[in-house]
Amino acid sequence: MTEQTYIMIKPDAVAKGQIGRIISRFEDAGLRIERMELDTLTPEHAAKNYAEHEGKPFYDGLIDYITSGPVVKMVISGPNAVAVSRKLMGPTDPATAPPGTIRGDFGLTVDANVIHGSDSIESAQREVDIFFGNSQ
Ligand code: IDP
Ligand code: MG
Repeated sequence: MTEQTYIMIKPDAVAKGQIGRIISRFEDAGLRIERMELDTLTPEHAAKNYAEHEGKPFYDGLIDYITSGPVVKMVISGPNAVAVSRKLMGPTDPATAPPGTIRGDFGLTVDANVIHGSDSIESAQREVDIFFGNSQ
């Protein structure tokens, strides 16, 4: 089933010059880039995206990190785009993400973990609306 997902290349990866190689992972898998924009998130946008983590010990650091520089916001589509993207990204912590995954190949620590991707079809719809919709 064709789906849309929200993918964001995080500030550490943009700063390291990894945009092109990361985007290639999605294109190589056959997924399609529908929308793309380089942008620096406001704290309000960041808080909306990470509302589920408010109150956790890493929350303040996460908001500081994700607003620290430009990110690449994308809408990516294709069959099973949500699950396929999560597979390409790998587990949350680059230290344990296997080689061959984006986080395993391009990152080192969980506090700068290269990429965000929606974790469900519902999250994807919500996040596409936050970052590309009318509520922006
Ligand atoms: P996910 O990005 O793989 O879906 P989540 O558990 O939803 O992982 O966490 C959201 C984001 O919060 C992570 O991508 C990472 O940037 C950050 N994060 C999660 N756990 C930690 C932690 O223990 N320390 C620092 N940052 C964390
Ligand atoms: Mg998540």
